[in-house]
Amino acid sequence: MALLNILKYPDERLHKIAKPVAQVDDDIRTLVTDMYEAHGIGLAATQVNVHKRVVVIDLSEEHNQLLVLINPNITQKDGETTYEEGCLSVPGIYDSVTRAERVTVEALNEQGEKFTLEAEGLLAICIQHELDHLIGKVFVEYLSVLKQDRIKTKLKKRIKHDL
Ligand code: GNR
Ligand code: NI
Repeated sequence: MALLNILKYPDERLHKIAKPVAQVDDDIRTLVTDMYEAHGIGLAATQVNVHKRVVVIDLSEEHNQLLVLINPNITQKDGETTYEEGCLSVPGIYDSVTRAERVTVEALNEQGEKFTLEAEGLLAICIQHELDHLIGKVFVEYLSVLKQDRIKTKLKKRIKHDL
């Protein structure tokens, strides 16, 4: 299985807008399988430089409860909740983000079948975090510009050291 490279903020490509998947075929299913190997509780295709509306989520501790969202759209949101978020594309940075407490999402599964999911708690947060990636938005963009600049400086330094 291909090991996918995860784009790191402030990489420009994290701000690209993903296109809807025209057909859920074996190429998409291979992408899903590869993305699922990149642990973390969720991953958007944007993070692996594939600009298609594909998300995988797994909140289970055993890493055996895969949720695939293809062409997902949130059709309802309500309430408000604040959570300390992190992101595989922004390693080592955690900060509070306020989002809807409950969401209804419509999507296609790996078989290309449409389904609707009502989510709350961490799942609702994760769905919103991943769908943001698909429209080129990283969670740090909810923070102050001052914090964003500090995070950019910190991560750029780190990238230099790792080279
Ligand atoms: O691993 C992740 N943890 C996390 C914690 C709080 C809110 C959202 C997330 S998603 C993140 C994985 C990731 O970067 N997905 O895009
Ligand atoms: Ni993320």
